[in-house]
Amino acid sequence: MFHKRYYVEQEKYEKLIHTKNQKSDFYNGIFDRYQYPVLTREHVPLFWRYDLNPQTNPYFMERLGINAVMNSGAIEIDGKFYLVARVEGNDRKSFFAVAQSDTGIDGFQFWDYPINLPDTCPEETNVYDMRLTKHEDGYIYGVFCSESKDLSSTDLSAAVAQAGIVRTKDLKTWERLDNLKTLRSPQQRNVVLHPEFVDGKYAFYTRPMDGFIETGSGGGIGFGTCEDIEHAVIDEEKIISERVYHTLTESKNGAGAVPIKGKRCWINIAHGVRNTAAGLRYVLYVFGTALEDPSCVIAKPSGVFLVPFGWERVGDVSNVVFTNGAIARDNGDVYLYYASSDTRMHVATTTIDRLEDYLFNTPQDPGRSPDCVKQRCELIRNNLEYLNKE
Ligand code: M1P
Repeated sequence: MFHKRYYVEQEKYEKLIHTKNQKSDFYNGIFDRYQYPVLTREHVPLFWRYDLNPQTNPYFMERLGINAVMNSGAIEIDGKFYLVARVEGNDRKSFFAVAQSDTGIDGFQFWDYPINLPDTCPEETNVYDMRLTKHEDGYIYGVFCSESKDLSSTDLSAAVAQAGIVRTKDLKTWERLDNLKTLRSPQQRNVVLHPEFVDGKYAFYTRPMDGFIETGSGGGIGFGTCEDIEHAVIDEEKIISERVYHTLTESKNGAGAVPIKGKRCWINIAHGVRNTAAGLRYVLYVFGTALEDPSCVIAKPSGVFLVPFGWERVGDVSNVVFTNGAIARDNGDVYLYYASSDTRMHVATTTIDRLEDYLFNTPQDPGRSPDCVKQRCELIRNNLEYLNKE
């Protein structure tokens, strides 16, 4: 016998997970947006949040509430779509949980239990933002942020961010490896493992930072290799995508989803941050790197790719979009999973062909307003000539 409110809440949950998603009327020719988020805190089963026994919970109160479901790694296994979501409890601690869908755009349901990561770092307080890499060595790797209090500082908020590494074959049993060591960078967040060996080595995208929040002298997205994934050490990081004045990457520049292998390049969907009077604004941008050398940028379209849009702009940390997972299917379809405002997960769909068209045919940022005007006038002139001919 349940509390009568249980039936009401359970019906709401059932309705939510069976709601069909559809493309919204947003158009830019590059990707489609969808009407509803794919994963929210309301997707978390009631039995994770409530004590269902009326004897011990007579008011049917949430005992362990969930604050947000966001930044999710993504992977396709045997035709099914999996997200490893960052689930944040009301206690501000995050953990990882697998949600599964047949379509990739709706019907995501959490497995019964969250992931039980091996607890090998007693100083670790929080874990978040796992990137899932299907590596050619046969493992699925999860690289995530492992956060600990900075005991060397008197500032209560001071923390140290490192890259934790786990691996699995089935998303159920996880083996924890040593945290990544980068000899020249005291802090790391947004670390991504490349899916293929590069010169016979494991290759990582890094984001060197001086401090926990501020990147300081940290230049942007780095790239480095290591021989041994079980005890990964990178001694040299080459910055492949820099922070640049008066662009979307002025304050921070971090890797996002695991790069997608296209026909002409590796497709990197990353995030850039700039500071505004309303606080930091996080947007997504795309760059392409050479297939034979993923540290070499060969396509750099101008400006933002995907920004917080409409009500996506509001949430726990407003004005943020963030991705750490995309699925590229064998037929060329791409499902980009992104969180809005550190609160909920969405999907945008496109194709490898569209992304490569975007990468190679969108003009580059000319850097200064007068040159932007020239660039735009050229487009207008060409279009007016074309319109007059038609
Ligand atoms: O709050 C926005 C994002 O802030 C951090 O990202 P970055 O390291 O690029 O600043 C992360 O904590 C991320 O989880 C969060 O979404």
